[in-house]
Amino acid sequence: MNKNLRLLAVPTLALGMVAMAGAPAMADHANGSYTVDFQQLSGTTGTATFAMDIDDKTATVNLQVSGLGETFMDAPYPHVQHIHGGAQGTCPTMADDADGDGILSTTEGAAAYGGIQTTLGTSGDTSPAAGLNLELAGQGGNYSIERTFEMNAETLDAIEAGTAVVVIHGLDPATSSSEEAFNAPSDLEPSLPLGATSPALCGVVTASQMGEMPEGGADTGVAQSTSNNNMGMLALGGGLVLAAAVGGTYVVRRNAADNA
Ligand SMILES: [Cu+2]
Repeated sequence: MNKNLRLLAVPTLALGMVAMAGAPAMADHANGSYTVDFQQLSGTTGTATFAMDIDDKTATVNLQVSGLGETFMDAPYPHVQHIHGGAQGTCPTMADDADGDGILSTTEGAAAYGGIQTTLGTSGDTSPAAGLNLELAGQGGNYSIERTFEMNAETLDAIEAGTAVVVIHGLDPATSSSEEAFNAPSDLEPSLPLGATSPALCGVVTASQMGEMPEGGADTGVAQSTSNNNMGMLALGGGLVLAAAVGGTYVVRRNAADNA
């Protein structure tokens, strides 16, 4: 009996792997350039700009943050930030302040912007698992995150569907709309104050004008590159996977350089 079950299980597993290997051919649906127009939440006075290019699964992000909380517990304030998605693709309003404490917690915002899909850390892991890794967080009130990495399918899907939202966390105690936010435990990590993890800046990922131009100008050189892509996919499915793997190696090397 057990042997038969194993025999059945192997083909199922193999099918799953084939499906995953086929995924890169579908991954260019989010190609383009994107920006974010940030809103200030819960008394935040800082600002940020965000530019992102996506080519197949490779995302190049340029995030510039200024004027957020500078220090936290006598150290540079760690600001974590993520691309959230899979929900309404909006930012929360004070109508979402369910407990009426005067600020929006990360949980209260989730109905609008969804869960973490990509972690926009300064280096290393970009998966949701790194979402609360303070070592990868922006440090202080002014910082930039400029990275190229392989974006996961969930985030690419959210960007295409218009539900991707960039959220930068960490309220400034000096401007927070609730002093209590720094005396209550965080809804994400109880060892931190609520205000330290609550969303400070929020904005929907939106296709920029520059991203739309190549599609409109498809009768120039762009059509050629598109058909080349399609030919590549048809003829060399395995080659595409290999290319993706090589791309991943490049990203890892780049990250290592960033750490140095
Ligand atoms: Cu977040």
